[in-house]
Amino acid sequence: MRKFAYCKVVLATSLIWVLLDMFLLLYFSECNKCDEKKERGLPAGDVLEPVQKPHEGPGEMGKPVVIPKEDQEKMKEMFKINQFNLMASEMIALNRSLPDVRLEGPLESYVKKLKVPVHVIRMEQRSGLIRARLKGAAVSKGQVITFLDAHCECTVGWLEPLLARIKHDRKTVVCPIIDVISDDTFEYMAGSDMTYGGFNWKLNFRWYPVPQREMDRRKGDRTLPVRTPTMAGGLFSIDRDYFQEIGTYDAGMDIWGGENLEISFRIWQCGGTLEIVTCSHVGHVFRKATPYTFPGGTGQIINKNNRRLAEVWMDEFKNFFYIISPGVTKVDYGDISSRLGLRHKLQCRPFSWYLENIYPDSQIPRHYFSLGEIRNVETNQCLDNMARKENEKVGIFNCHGMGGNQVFSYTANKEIRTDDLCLDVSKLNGPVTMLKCHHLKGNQLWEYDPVKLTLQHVNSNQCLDKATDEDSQVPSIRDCSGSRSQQWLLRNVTLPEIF
Ligand SMILES: [Mn+2]
Repeated sequence: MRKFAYCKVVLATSLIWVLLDMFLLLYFSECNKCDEKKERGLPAGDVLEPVQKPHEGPGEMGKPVVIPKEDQEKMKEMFKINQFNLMASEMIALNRSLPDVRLEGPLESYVKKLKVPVHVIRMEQRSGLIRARLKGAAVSKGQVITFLDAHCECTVGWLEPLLARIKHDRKTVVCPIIDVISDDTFEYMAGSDMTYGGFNWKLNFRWYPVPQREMDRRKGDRTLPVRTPTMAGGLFSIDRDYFQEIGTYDAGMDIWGGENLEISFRIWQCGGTLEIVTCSHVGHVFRKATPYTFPGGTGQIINKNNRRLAEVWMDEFKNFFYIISPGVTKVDYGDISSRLGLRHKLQCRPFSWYLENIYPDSQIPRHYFSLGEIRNVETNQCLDNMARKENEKVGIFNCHGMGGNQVFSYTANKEIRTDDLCLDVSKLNGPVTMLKCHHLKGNQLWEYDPVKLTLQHVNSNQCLDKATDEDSQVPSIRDCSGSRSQQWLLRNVTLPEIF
């Protein structure tokens, strides 16, 4: 019994201590309510950030505060209150400035050891690649400027073949073959000398096989540079003065996107040459998605840049692009007068010249009957490539009127085409697949009857029809019956034929 009473006393005293602790904790943790704090507090909403700019006052930039002799006694008294120099503490601004005491960046100390002079120049704020490159170019001194992305590795002898081409003709802008560094394992894989740069309907840069005409021009010698319609953008060398002469970059473009096509079109249209030098190899980490955020959204920035690109360089072909990407016409693209002035000053050629002479194998159909949606009369649904790839079935979906994957061209060759893919039927009753356009008619030949509104596949003698019950997301092909489900409306845009 006595033992039990003893336990009760221990428990009771413990409980009192716990309650007392909690009281003290709660009381002192509510310092925002303390009067003293209120007096010394700062106006609400005034967020203090670390300050690095030195301003006047005791202790600024982390300097020591020296108390004058006559105040030493008082200082010692005050010291006892908090066991630190309270007098000095009171003299220092609440948000005094401090020096940046972090270790020096490893990059800077590394480049100091290199045998060639290397300067690291940092942007004070995020500016995007165009303005960053312009800043780098402005401080460079060499006769040739070479731009490389940060995620590149150079191979033996990569630079000499590039420089040799510029020496031969200073208006030649040169790119190496871009080898692939795996984003996953960092394995290094040689890139192909059989692809060159182009662009698709959405004005995205794409690699395409080097066409036969370019092989013929080089008489089959694959060591000779390839004339490329566009550059990927990350890696190239250019004569310093020529870079200035042709107008560097469009500084009205933001962050990323479209600038590589802009400089490509400009080089060709304004009298320069753009080449891939097959003897030069530089590795690059290709990423599957952008790791960056874009102020206002990726779409906004790329649309603005592409709008500037189209307005300045593409002449009447901008309308083709706007049908594919109607969202582009809604963005504010700023002032392009200086770029138009540049084009005028350099007496640059029209975009049609570029398409005919430099990029005749481009994906833009030169002659077509219609460009836009292809709508089924019965179901009111539209053909849609559903962002599917080559060899996959073409889709059908509710019409959205936003261009993109629902834009098809019924070409003068009587193909139904979406970008570089054509609707193709190789056996009776389908399926209707999307294959690379071969321009040889055959299984890609379709006859549109503007009275009956039918799309007849010539080889099979069958008609394009609405989706079936088995698969509601692909159109079918059946014997022509004259039913409404086999009637299609082709959107004839305001420009039935650009040529
Ligand atoms: Mn890159």
